[in-house]
Amino acid sequence: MQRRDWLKYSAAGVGAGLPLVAAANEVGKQAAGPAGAAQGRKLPPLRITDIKTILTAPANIRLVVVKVLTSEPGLYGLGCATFTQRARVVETALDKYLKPFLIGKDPLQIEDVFQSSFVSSYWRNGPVLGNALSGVDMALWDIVGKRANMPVYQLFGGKCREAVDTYRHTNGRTFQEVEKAVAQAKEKGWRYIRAQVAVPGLSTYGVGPGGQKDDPNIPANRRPQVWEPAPYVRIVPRLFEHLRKRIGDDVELLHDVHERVPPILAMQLARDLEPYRLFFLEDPLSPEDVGYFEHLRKLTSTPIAMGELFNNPNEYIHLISGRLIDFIRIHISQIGGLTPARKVAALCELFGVRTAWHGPGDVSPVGHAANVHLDLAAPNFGIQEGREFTQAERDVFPGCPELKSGYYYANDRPGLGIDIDEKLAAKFPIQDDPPFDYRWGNVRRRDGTVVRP
Ligand code: GCO
Ligand code: MG
Repeated sequence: MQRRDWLKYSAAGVGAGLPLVAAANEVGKQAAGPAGAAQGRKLPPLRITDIKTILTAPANIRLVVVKVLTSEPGLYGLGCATFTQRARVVETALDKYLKPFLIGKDPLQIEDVFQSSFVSSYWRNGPVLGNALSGVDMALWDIVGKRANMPVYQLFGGKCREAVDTYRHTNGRTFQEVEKAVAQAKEKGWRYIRAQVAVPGLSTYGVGPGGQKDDPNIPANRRPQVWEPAPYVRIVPRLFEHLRKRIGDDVELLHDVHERVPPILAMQLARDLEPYRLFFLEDPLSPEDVGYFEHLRKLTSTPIAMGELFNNPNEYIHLISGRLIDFIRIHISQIGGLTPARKVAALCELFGVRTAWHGPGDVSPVGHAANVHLDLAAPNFGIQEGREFTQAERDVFPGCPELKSGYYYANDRPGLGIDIDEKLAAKFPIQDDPPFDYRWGNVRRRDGTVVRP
């Protein structure tokens, strides 16, 4: 049996467990079990030889991508480590800490590399180290897929569907503008559409400054993004009433509260939106207020999506096992990549929670590819946040998931099926001044009180 066949069978075994017995038998028939085959032909151990951190911004968004190189010439893997608000810190965590810890290790031992790296900082479960770990973790799944000559979704047990349904962002300063954007997205084939509207005079999430004029005389790091929750929770139900009247019922509508309102107002809003049958209402509460989910669940039947800010399993396990949310929205690089995300997907499956992984512009195309492989293989897939990649992004990352009529398609190539043009990536250096978008720390009430953005 050729080495690749042995790897193919053993990789399939790892992915789905049961076939391992068949794989072992198959190997056994030919060489006394997997060990037999290995013992029969001493394979040069595969080693991690380098870990490169690549920062690039082809769409003007700071992205962090990791390339893990191995002792087998030409065999490398890519992973997403994008924490766009702290990109340089993730770079340091990789270059100065994970790289020296992992050089020389076996990239095929994905779980061991994950567990040892995860505890190597002793303090753990944070966004910086989670993203750094994810860059390596996804790259190792990419390497194993390439070595096994299989797409990563095949290592996860194969396709449960041929394509991944996505949702599209729309927004506007007025109901009419939002209506037009939703109608256009529907026209283009999207079945799931997120709608956000500006609150006049206020800096509203998902609509850009829209309603508020920025005062250029105030330095950017101190420029307030004025926000008030009460007018927002009054305007949003009226928006969806307008959209249902004008657009109708044959489209799934979504909305992101983005944790910006006090919990009691979030509960009122979820109730007031019931007549408009949202596909989901996202982040009605902040991670700091997860204690309110029990109350929210008892109060409303509006489907709830939560989780792009989650880092620590203790933030979400009880929400899943308590059936307090309907969709998990985790930013998978934040929790460490594919290895932990697969487990979250499996846990969700057992409690009837569906996946809706975070997928806006500050997830790199490599991260989007990883999302798609998870989505294809998860029986409890719900929806995927989609993105129309710019031409520059597609040039820098050949093999981006293809978007057609609102569906993401994987390209079925081995591994994650995506690559990076490092020379071209270097032509889009990230911006370091300012080092991140200061608006995130400047959302304030009229009286100056800081608001969770
Ligand atoms: C979403 C998110 C994003 C985040 C952004 C932060 O649902 O896509 O809320 O828009 O705000 O990723 O950098
Ligand atoms: Mg969101």
